[in-house]
Amino acid sequence: MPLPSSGTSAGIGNEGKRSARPGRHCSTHRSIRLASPPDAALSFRFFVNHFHAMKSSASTTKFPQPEIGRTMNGADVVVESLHREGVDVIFAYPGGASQELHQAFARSDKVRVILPRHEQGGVFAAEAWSRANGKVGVCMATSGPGATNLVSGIADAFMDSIPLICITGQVFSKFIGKSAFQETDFFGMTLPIVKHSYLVLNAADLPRIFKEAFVLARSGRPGPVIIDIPKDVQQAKLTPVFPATVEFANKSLTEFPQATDDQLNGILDLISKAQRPILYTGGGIISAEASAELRSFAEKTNIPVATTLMGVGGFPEDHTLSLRWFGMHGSAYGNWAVDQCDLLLCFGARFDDRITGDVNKFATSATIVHVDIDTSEHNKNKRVQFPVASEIKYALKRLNELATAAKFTPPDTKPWHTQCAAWKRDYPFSYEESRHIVPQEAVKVLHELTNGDAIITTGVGQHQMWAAQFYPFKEPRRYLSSLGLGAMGFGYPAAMGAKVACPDKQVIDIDGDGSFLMNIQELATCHIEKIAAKAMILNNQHLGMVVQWEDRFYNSIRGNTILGDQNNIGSPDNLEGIYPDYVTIAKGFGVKARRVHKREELREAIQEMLDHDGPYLLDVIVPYTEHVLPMIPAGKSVKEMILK
Ligand SMILES: Cc1ncc(C[n+]2csc(CCOP(=O)(O)OP(=O)(O)O)c2C)c(N)n1
Ligand SMILES: [Mg+2]
Repeated sequence: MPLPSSGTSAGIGNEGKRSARPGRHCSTHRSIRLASPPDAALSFRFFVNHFHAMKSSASTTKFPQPEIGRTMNGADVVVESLHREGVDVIFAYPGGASQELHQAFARSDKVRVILPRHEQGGVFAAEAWSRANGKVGVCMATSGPGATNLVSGIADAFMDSIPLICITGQVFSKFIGKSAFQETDFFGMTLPIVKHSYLVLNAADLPRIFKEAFVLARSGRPGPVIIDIPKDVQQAKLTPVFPATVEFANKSLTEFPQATDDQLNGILDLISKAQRPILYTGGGIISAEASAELRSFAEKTNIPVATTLMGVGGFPEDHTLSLRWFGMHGSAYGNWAVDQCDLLLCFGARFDDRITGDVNKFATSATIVHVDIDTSEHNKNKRVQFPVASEIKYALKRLNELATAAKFTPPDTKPWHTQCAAWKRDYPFSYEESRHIVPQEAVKVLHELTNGDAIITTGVGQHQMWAAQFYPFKEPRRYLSSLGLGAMGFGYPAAMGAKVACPDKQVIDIDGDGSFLMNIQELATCHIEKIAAKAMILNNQHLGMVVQWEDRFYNSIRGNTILGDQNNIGSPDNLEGIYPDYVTIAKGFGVKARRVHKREELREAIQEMLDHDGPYLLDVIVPYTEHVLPMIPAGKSVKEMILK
C-alpha cells in the first residue's frame, strides 16, 4: 500500500465529481477504508477517512520547535499533546478503555478534567465551550456505550460547523473486529458526521495526529474530528517526538480559496445597479470572526442585513440596517425583504430548508451571489448566478478595500429602505400579554435585566425560537443553540460549557421542560464543579413545538406530547398538576431553585437567579397555548407565512 508522506493515507480517489469540501468531510463521498494497515516500517499506522483543506502549519508560539519528550506512555502523550495545543479543559467520562487516559490526566496538572454526568452532556458542553470562545472544544469518552453517547454531539458539531475533538478509548487493538466487550466501530459509525477521523494503531503517531486533528478541526469550514485510541496504544511506552507544525502533502488542501478582485468588483458592480439589495449572512461570519468586516461592508454599501439563526449576533441586531433573523420563525420583515429583493448577497450561509422553505419560490426576483469557503455548498440547495469560493473574512475585507479605493457610493435605494422600515415598524416580533406569565415575556424581562449582554443557550422547541425573537443580540457567540441538528437536551450542558469558557459572563439556558429533562443530570456537574450556569425553564408541561404542529396541522390531536399526567395537566391555573417538580429535583442535586407562576413576581425571580452566585434553576410556569409566530410552514413559501 503506497503511503503519502503526510500520513493522510486513505480516501484516495474518493472525491467524486464535485470538488472536495474545504475542510469538510462529505458524507456522499465516503472514503475507502484501508483494507490492511499500511506498511508498519513506515509507521503511519492509522486510518484516516478523507482529504480536507487545511492550513499547512499549526505552530503554537509556546512550542515553536519540534521536541523529543521524556519516555512516557501513550496516554501521557495525549495529555502532553493537548497541553501543547493550549487545551486547559476537557469534558471526560471514564471507563475501562479510557482509564489509562484518565490516569494520565490525574498525573498531570495541565488540563482541568470536568466529569459530566452523561457523555452527551460532556460533548454538548465541549461544543458550547467552543461556540462561546471560538477555540477547539475537547471531550472524551470510553469505548462502546461511552462513545455512542457522544454521537448526537458530534452530529451537532458537524451540522453547525463547530470545531471539536472527541477522544475515545477503544478496546485493545488485538480485539478490534472480535465483538470484544464494549467494542463498537466508532470510526465507522461516525464517518458521515465527522470532518475527519483517526484510529490510532501506533503510539508514536499520537503527537502528529493530535497536531493534525486540531488543524483540521478549526481550519477552513470547522467541524468535529474523532481520535479513537485502543488501550494498548495508551499503555505503550515510547519516547515521543512532538512536532511544532504539520505539513500536508496535498497543497490544494492547505490553501483556502480567496475571491479574485474581478469577482469582488463584479459584486460591487451588481450592488451599484441594484434597487433592492439584501445581505443574507450565516454562521460562517461568526466562525470566520468577520463581524467587523461585515458591519463596515453593510454600512459602506447601505444594504440591510438579514441573518440566519446560526448568524445571529454576526451583525448587531439593534443596528438600523438589521432585519434580525429570517426563515421559518424569523422576522416577517426579514422574510419579505429576502423574498422581494433584486440582489441577494449570501455570505457564509448554506440555503438550509428552514431558511428557504420551498426552494423554487425562494428569492425568485433576485440575482444571487453566494460567497462561501465550501464550494460544495454552491448550487447544492439553491441555484445561484454567482457562486464565489472564498474565505468570507478575506472577501469582506477586500470588498471594503476595493469599495474605498473606487470611492464607491451606494445607489439610491431610498424606496427600498422606506419599505423595509415600514415592514419592520408594522410587523415586529410581538405577543399578547396575558394575566399569566407568557414565555415571550419571560425572555423579554431576562433581556432587560441582563442588558442584552448574557450568553444564552437553549434546548429545542418553541422556547428556542422565543429566546432568539425576544432577546436581541449585539455580538456574536452569544446565542448558542443546536440549530442544524436541533437536538433537545443541548441547553443546560451548553450553558455549563459556555460558563467554563466565559466565567465572567452571565450564562443562562432558556430551556423547555422537555428539553431540560434530557440532560438534567448536568445539575450535578455544575454543583460539584462550581459552575454557575443558570437555567430558566419555560415550563409549559408539553412538547410545545410539536403541540403547535398538532394544533396547526393535525386537528389538535395529541400524539404523546403531554409531559405530565394527561388526566391532570399542569398549568398556571392548575399548579397541583405540574410534573415533575423541578424545584425538588434541583434540591436533590444541591442546586438552588425557585418556581414562579405570578406575573408580578417574574422580574424579582429572574433578578434572584441572576444575583445567585452558583448554578440556579428558575422554573417559570407558562401556558402551553402560545404559538411561535410568524411561521412559514415546512416546505411552503413566504406567501404562506402565518402571522396570527
Ligand atoms: C432529541 C430530540 N428528540 C425529539 C425532538 C423533536 N422535538 C422538537 S421540539 C420538541 C418539543 C420540545 O419540547 P420542550 O423542550 O418542552 O420545548 P417547548 O417546545 O415546549 O418550548 C420535540 C419533541 C428533537 N428536536 N430532539
Ligand atoms: Mg415544553
